[in-house]
Amino acid sequence: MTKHILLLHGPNLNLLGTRQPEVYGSTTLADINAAAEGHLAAFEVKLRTAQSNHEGALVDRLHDARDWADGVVFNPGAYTHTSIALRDAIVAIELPVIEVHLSNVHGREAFRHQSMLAGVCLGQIAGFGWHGYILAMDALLRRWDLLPA
Ligand code: CA2
Repeated sequence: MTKHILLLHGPNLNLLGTRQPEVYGSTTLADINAAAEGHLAAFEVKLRTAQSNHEGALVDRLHDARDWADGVVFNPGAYTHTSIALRDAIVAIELPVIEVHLSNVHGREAFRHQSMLAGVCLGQIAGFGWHGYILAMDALLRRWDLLPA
């Protein structure tokens, strides 16, 4: 049976590739979505992507995913460090969610060391740039036995 993944991007990530390449790389959001799509092409997995700069809209996307997705790969941006609403939404939808960060948040400012979300996610991947999204997809593929353990 075909699996479905939501690749969800949070605030300011629409600016990727245009500013602060020393921190976030030169890859654009469209490049990341295309790389994820390309990676999944070999599997019976369909991808939908979305980005929002608004906390409530991200909550809505997570709620909507409950009706069609089997897993979520999510870079919540700065809301990672603040959002109890997103944490509650992740718990509510009962889907495996993987938190991804382009940068190694644990090596940056202290306020980025804490995630309100990681504890209710399947896991967190940080510091590997755009490749982190591929690693997260692979974690879901392995969970579904579509990749060997
Ligand atoms: O490392 C990550 O992926 C972050 O989620 C990125 C967030 C930051 O607040 C988190 O602590 C870690 C910031 C995204 C900002 O993206 C920009 C991209 C290009 C230019 C400016 C900002």
